[in-house]
Amino acid sequence: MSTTDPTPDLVAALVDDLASTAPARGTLPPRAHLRTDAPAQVLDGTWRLRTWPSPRHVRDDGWQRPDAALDPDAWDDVQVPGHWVLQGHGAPAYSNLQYPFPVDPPHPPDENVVADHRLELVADDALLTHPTLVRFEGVEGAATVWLNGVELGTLRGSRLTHELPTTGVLRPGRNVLAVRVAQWSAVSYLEDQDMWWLPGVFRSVTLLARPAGGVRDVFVHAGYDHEDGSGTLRVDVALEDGAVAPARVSVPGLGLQGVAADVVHHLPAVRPWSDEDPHLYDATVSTPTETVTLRLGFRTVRVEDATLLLNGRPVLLRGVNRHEYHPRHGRSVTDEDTRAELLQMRRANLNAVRTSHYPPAASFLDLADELGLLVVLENDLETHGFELVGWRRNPSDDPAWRDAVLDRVRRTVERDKNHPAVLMWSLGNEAGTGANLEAAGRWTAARDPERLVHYEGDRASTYVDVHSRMYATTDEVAAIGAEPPGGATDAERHRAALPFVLCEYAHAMGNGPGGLTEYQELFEAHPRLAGGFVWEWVEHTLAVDGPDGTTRWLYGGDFGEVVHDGSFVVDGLVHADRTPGPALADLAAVVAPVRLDLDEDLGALTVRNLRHTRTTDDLEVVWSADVPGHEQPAVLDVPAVGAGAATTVPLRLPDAVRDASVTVRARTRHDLPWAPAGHDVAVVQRVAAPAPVRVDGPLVAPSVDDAVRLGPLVLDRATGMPTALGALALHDVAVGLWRAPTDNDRGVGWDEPDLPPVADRWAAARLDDLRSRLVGLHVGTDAVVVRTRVAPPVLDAGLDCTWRWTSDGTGVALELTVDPTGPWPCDWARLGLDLRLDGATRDVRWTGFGPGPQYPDTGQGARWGTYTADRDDYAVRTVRPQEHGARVVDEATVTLAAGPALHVQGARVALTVRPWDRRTVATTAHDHDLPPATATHVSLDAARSGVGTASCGQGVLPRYRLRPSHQVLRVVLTALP
Ligand code: IPT
Repeated sequence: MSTTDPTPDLVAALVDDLASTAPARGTLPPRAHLRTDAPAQVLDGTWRLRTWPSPRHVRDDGWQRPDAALDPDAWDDVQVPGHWVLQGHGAPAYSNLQYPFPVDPPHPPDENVVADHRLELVADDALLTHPTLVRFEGVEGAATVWLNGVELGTLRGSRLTHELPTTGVLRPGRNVLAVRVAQWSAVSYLEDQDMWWLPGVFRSVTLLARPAGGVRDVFVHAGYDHEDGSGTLRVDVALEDGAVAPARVSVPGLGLQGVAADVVHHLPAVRPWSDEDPHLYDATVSTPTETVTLRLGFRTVRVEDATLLLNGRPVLLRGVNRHEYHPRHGRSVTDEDTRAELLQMRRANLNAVRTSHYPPAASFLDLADELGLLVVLENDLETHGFELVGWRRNPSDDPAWRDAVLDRVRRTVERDKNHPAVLMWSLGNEAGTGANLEAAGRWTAARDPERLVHYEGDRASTYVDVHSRMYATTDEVAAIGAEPPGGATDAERHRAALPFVLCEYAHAMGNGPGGLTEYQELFEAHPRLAGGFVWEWVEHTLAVDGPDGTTRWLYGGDFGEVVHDGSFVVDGLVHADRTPGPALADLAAVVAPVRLDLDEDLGALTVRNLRHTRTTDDLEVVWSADVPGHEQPAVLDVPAVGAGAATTVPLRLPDAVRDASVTVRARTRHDLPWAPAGHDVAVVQRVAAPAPVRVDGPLVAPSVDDAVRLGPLVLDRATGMPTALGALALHDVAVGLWRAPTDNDRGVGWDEPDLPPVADRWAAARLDDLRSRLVGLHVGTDAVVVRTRVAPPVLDAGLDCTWRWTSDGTGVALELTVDPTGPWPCDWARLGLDLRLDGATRDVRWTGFGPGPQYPDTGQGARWGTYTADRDDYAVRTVRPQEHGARVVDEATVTLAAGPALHVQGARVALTVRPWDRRTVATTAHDHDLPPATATHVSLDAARSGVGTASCGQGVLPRYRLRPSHQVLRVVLTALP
């Protein structure tokens, strides 16, 4: 960093500027992001960078001028787009609500890195014959821009496009573009989103020619009339100075050729755009000097009877919140990555995205149009940290910030207004409420009456068109769904007439979210409920190479931040590298737009089509069974089901499969942009009843010497606990009630705000520290019966346990009966049997549900079958270690790396296998901090608690809790050599 001889005038001016609440200076009015034939020059690449520790240190050395003599030692290379803190200069920092500096608006702290970015460029000749501008699509921080030493203006709005005129300053030959970015400024108070602070020029910088008389801006109005299938088209065009002729529109697919732009064209028949059929028409808008290319989607968004309608049909948002994120490049993302991400969403039956909490890269909207994702496009505005100071001086309600708030929403709306994908404009996130937001809402409604205004923070819903909440409990959502129209006041009547969305729900952090099904059932039951957006799509861990060459996934606090929110940034359906977590398959199953129901006796199949418009003629329905000769899917004769309709067809399956597990799938007939033909949209199974859990052969008699022996089983006479099964040594065999707390177990449930997190309740009841006392050991003729009392210290609650062992000489059958005694102060995490085997696991093969894990309120995407997973996949590792990975099995083989295996037979027993004991898991901060795998910890559970979503939202629903209760675990254990 350069630290010598600050220049006082310069410092004073910069300090003032950074504390200004005004919007950007010198920028052109915002407009649409257009694809044009006018010349453009992308300036991305290697730039030069130097940093100052503070605005108080900057020195005038003429660095912005082409002739500057620069100290080579002060400058380094930097990639643009990119964040300097991810390129070796300073460090990223994560905080959620908390501002990592004093709340002293509008002043930023003095500790405030200023990063000078400098690019030498030779302007393309093609540009220089026109007026020109430079466009910045994303610069995080507060920037000042110079070209050839001439100040062009400032940028104020990190994820917002700014254009600055360069005409007359851009010259033939060598030019110098200089961008000075201060990390903190007044702007920071408006940009308090829950995410990493990542300053830098992180989106493209482009020089654009603006031909005289060219197309400056376009606002497409392409409506669809669902009653008669007609469309209307009007394109409002603003021309650059020097226009000699009005703009003309061509839409070859509709036979429109060079028609006047700004009159309404009635089109007798158009194919509408929707998430179910994202049909786009190529179009051009031309003047004699410029042609821009657009893709039009005809569609109409409306609210009637408190119902959200797309093209006249009620639409359900099966959505996710999406931050733009790459684990090594932060918010600098490529179009290829974004496309892959959106295809992944579509494969998971998702149809909607909320761009939390800022406008994404402009190309995201092109992809959303193309792939049919319904978008809630959010403004770059959040002032959440003011909540921690009682919302005092919140910029949302302070006239000094009015222009800045309005400027932000304008930039948001103007850039993306031509995209059919955008259904709603969101004024921002968690910015409290106040006059500036209200003004932003009114401006948006007036500017674009064809879309809806969303803002969750308008609790009275006075300046929005949708009633929105985040993390409302299912009870609240049910009440809202059933709310009758009307009300006592105008405000209440207005609110009751709005559709309801959950702009965030089901916090996908760690093991979970539990309870997706219950939300979806409500969305589907009440027309007023328009669905919601799971929080959130991707985990924001930063990938860093560890000393051993493996990737480490880091979160808040790992970069030395003093103020931070730890692992709260690790909450996504997919990991930072886009590998899906188990919740993605669960969500896909829960939100599937086609529902299959199978009679228990396999007599009939019901197909329900939950789509708004499409029939099911794009899907074929197939069945298969795990019986020889029937494993291959066979097509069922199911007629196409109309949108919103259902049909029941008789199933005439062969007798051979009557008692087997039968799977029915609705899968795509044809290749789609996001999935090949044969992609499952919905699956249903009838799973065969489990076999009885008992050993096969005649029972053998136990014997007693230094130990109690029963077939391959050896029991310690002093404790009554098994110590060996054949060649397998069994360690620490015990009854367990605890699990390594999940992120959700550690949260205060929104349904129980006055109670501590369940993890704390378990800790208070010492579920993690149960002691066993031998009550009796009875060696019978063909069974060994051990009775123990298992209980935590300090308390008088306990468990009466009866362990009944039998064997046929090969396997041993255990019937473990548990009865609680005394008052248990809390619900249990689980009830099962724990044991440890020597040596690491190689893999687990099981017949049961998979491939993902299941807890009582998760695993909706799991299917019955036979699976194999290696040690890590079985354990389901998370960035912050926690309980995970249980599969409900009838049979499993846990094979050790050294060869021998433990075979388990049960009936819907939950099997957890991992290299670490629960205490290690619970007390380790990162996956990479876990010790090497040298043992195999196995749990076989008869009952478990759900996981809920209390890391942010409601806890475990009552029906999924595990009350202290009588439980029986039945398993047959066999050691395999
Ligand atoms: C909500 C935020 O809008 C979102 O950005 C994220 O922080 C999420 O919570 C939790 O991960 S705000 C919260 C107070 C509900």
